[in-house]
Amino acid sequence: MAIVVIRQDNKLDAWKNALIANAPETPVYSYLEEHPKEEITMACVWKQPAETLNLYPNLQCIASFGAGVDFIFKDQSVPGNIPITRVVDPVLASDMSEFVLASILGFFKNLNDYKTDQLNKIWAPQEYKRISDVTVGIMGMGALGEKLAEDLIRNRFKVIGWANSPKVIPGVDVYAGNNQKNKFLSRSNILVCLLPLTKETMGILNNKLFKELPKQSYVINVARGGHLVDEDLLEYVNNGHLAGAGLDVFHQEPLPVEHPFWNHPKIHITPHVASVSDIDSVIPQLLENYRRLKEGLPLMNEVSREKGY
Ligand code: NDP
Ligand code: OXD
Repeated sequence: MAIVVIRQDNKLDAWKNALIANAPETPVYSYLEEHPKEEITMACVWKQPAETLNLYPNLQCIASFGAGVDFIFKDQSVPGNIPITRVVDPVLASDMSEFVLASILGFFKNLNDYKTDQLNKIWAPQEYKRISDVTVGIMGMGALGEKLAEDLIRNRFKVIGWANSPKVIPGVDVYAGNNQKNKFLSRSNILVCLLPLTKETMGILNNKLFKELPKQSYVINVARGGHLVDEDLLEYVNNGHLAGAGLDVFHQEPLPVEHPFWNHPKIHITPHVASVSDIDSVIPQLLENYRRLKEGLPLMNEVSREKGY
């Protein structure tokens, strides 16, 4: 039994070394080095190249290094019968919550506009907005959405949520399913997307949805670029229905230099940094699943292939 680490960014060695440091008795390989393919039982992956996960005849678990697994389902070469796990981690959730809180406050305290004004030496006080003036609607009341709701409530925001299935969360009206979507949208002055990217949610942030939001709403997408129809957002920001958007994720990352989002004064972009898996916090759950594999126990945080999340 052994682990292979597959990721194409500059964090490959850091994750591999941390796995080794925390479990010195476990053979851990980088996919870039010579390694015995038949020994590999667990692959820890982030945006793996195609045709890598099908090289391991005895693979028993594909573990995402992040919360999302959309990149695994998208890869046609991934074997169809192997359990897939993801990260569910309190640090990932609190980091996301802090980021979205900053984005919300930046919007309605007009900090983004004042920065632009500063660059142009413009002194232009805007209408003052308070926390009590806005309702935040969270699309996706899972591990991240629920933590965000908790923190927003602690900061006196009115919070509503939308999920696939009904749920009871103290202080939050949670709407469920497509039948209740428009009711949810009609109350959301600030809409935060924290949905997984699946066949059902692809392109969900489109002009049909924007039309249902109250005038001058703000859209924050910290989930996946594939949720957003870029042209529809531009249309609704440019026609003044939306006040603007905060985007952390994009169809193509890095965002191509010619993309109109870069120079748009009402669209605020960040480079997929809302919440990044913390090595120290995540390594124990990867190794716990490796132990469970060895002992034939059920895995933690396994996703549903049927639902795609
Ligand atoms: P979870 O799986 O815990 O939660 C997903 C939520 O979305 C659930 O409440 C689920 O409903 C709901 N949902 C799924 N499909 C639908 C649908 N068709 N209609 C309505 N609701 C739906 O995910 P996490 O909270 O852990 O993560 C969410 C996403 O955030 C990740 O998939 C990832 O893409 C993104 N992410 C982005 C990061 C960044 O840095 N920008 C960092 C980390 C994650 P139900 O509860 O009923 O199943
Ligand atoms: C994740 C991410 O899914 O970082 O964890 O986007």
